[in-house]
Amino acid sequence: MKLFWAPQTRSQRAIWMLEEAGIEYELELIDIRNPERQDSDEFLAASPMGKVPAIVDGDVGMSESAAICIYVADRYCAGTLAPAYDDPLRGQFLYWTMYTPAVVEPAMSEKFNKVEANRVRSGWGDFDLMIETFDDGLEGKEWILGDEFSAADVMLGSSAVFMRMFEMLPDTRNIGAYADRCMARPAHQKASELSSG
Ligand SMILES: N[C@@H](CCC(=O)N[C@@H](CS)C(=O)NCC(=O)O)C(=O)O
Repeated sequence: MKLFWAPQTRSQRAIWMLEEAGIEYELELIDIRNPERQDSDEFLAASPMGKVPAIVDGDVGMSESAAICIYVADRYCAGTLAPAYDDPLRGQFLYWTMYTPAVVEPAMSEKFNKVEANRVRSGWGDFDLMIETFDDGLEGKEWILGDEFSAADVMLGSSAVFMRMFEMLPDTRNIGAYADRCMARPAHQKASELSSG
């Protein structure tokens, strides 16, 4: 397993996921802050937009952090970090794993850039609806699926931690404490150390 990464980016999620999965990987740095950089064919085949994180695992090459989390969990930790295909929790697992790129990030970007929101017309609703839904989803649970940590928590937990870092996380019943639980995990701590550069 090779992970193309850069410090202080969404690569941190992929490292966190690989650490949770307990599989060996090598890191290849992509100097995303250098506009003159020449990307290798191997990296571009895995990440056609030239974005990190991306992985190459044997014949498999892919990017998009949520897709990477689902792939790694299904391929290496089925039944633990990903519910099996016939587990009733599978639907919620997919919903919450995709919630970060489909809902949290567009809503964060809109708010950060002070773009006027339209809760009905936008597929991600708006920032307040995103937070309310996320917070309600955690009600009475340790992790988003219940008692068991899964790859969905890697994506959602990194969103919660990012929002706090950017001072965008409002007071909530559940999200702040959930971010604390995520940050206390050894795999998260290892990923933070590595990805801080
Ligand atoms: N939706 C993608 C976003 C990936 C992304 O935006 N990566 C940024 C770093 S966080 C990047 O590679 N930027 C460098 C560039 O665009 O050249 C994911 O979740 O993996």
